[in-house]
Amino acid sequence: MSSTVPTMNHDQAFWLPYTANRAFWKSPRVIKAARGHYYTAEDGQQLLDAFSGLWTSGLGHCHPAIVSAVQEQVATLDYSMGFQVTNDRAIALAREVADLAPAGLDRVFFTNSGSESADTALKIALAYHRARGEGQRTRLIGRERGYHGVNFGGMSVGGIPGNRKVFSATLLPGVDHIRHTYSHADMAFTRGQPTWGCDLAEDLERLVGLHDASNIAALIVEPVSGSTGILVPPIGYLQRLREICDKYGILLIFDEVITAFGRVGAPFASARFGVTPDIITTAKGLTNGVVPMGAVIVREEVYQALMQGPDSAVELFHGYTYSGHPLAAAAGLATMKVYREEDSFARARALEPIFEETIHALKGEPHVIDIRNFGLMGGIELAPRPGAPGARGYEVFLKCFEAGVVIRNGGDILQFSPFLDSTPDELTRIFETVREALRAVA
Ligand code: PXG
Ligand code: PLP
Repeated sequence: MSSTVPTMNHDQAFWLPYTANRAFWKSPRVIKAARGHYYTAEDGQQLLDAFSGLWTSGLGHCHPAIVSAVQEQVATLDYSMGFQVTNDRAIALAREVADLAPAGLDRVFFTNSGSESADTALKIALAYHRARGEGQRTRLIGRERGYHGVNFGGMSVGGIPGNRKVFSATLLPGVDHIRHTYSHADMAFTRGQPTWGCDLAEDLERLVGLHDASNIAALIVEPVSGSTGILVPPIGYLQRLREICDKYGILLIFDEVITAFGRVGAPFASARFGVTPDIITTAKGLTNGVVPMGAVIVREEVYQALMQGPDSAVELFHGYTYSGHPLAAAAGLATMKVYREEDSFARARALEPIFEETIHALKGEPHVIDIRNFGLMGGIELAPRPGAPGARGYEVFLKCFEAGVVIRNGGDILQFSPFLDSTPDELTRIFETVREALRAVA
């Protein structure tokens, strides 16, 4: 069937993910190259990337050390069988990731994305309880406004109405959600962690009371919610979740797909907050976004519980064709090396107060009803235009893009994820561009 909408000579076979496709093809935004902190668009326009890819590329685009590692790997070992056989790169990367992870989390299962990491972690939690003779622990608990990707497990424990609505009847059974941690009245314009709201962790006690702990396998939360607009955990909240999980034998999973690898000025948010979960899910920054890859990092006891039966038996019936792909693993190894050599996590931590200052300087601009930040994650929430939720945020995104700065909008919440080595001047340019856009939109 031929298209009836002529556009700028673009073929329209590509169905874009999480995109307003019809509007997109009327005015496509197409990137053809990138270097460092800038994209080059198809028409040659230089764009400052204020989102580090899609939270992926904290070290900047086309980092020479990662590029050459991938080039060398693709000509050395392109792929090797991944079940019952593996490659040297995957073994080396698992060691590095385990060493970087909190003490006790020593086993690494590779995936290809954050969505796959989330579903893998949930399956490991179920298998763990069953292996220990508590097979009735099948309930999974997520949190309202949580995002754990788009596969059936992650979608089910996720708490974003728009992601769930169409698939409502086929969401996993036996899933429940604790309350989210945001309260506009108590937190608006807080810098860093809110002081109000630690008690929201007690909502887990409510679900234990409702379902009985003996039926609950795991709780999965993002230490800082990213996709739903930078919801920063109240002081003491994550510690309290850990205590309640310990009290009832519930596994605690931190989804660190965004927060790992420097985004919050530390190797992991768990390190920054001083709370160690039983399982950590990652993706994105694992390879600086260069080759798709995710990893699930698991507490040694959880792994050992599954090592049962005859030595020759497969212990976990789970895995992806591309788990531990050598090209991705080579990108991951080079990325870990650059994080060390450039001291990226400490640099991000040092930049945080400047980022905080620059983003909060937009308080008082038109439509701005809240500004939130933690690490190098930032959100500016706009009042929705009556009858058209999301339209204002989308228009600000478009205006910034035209002005040469790529931000992201999740509905009416503008989101920022600058590079780990951004300069103060770049941050100023980003937020001055946003200021102009806010003044220009209705
Ligand atoms: N968990 C978390 C916490 C995430 O942030 C995923 C899982 C899924 O990862 P994959 O690789 O399957 O997309 C994510 C992804 C945004 C945005 O605008 C966030 C994500 C992806 C795209 C956009 O905040 N997070
Ligand atoms: N569908 C079919 C028919 C397959 O053979 C496979 C893997 O062999 C899959 C799906 C899963 O693909 P992947 O392992 O890349 O997730």
